Amino acid sequence: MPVDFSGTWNFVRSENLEAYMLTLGIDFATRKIANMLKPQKFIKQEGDVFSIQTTSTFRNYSVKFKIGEEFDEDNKGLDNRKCRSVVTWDKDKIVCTQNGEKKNRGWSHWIEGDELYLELRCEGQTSTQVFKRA
Ligand code: YOG
Repeated sequence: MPVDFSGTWNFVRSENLEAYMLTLGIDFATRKIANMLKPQKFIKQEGDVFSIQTTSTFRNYSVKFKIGEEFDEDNKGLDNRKCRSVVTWDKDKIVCTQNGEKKNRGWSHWIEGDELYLELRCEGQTSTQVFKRA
């Protein structure tokens, strides 16, 4: 059975978000707010087509993609940089490469038990977020 990320996921904890945001040049005030957030993720997976909505009391972010198909990503409301992104499978992980101005930028999602992991990467910094199935 292939992994199914579909569902509603509630924030549990994050690590190293501050350092990740610093590499993206997020300003002080925005970082202070972002560090307090407990975002929710709504994931819809239909075969290799995904939509991931991240919502919070401050900002929301949505992305839609098909595995293996490059797409333009605007990161609107995050750092607002444009990327050419692509997501691929690595065993049971989905791995996104965000090609753009920032080197080694991307993220991975995987599931452990009833927890959803998100690893955010940018220029040598890694931040991990953990969510629990609602
Ligand atoms: O999700 O990339 O699920 O796109 C962390 C970025 C905070 C805005 C969220 C809004 C933090 C201010 C990345 C948080 C740094 C700080 C809720 C979401 C940037 C700006 C939206 C993300 C992927 C994988 C799908």
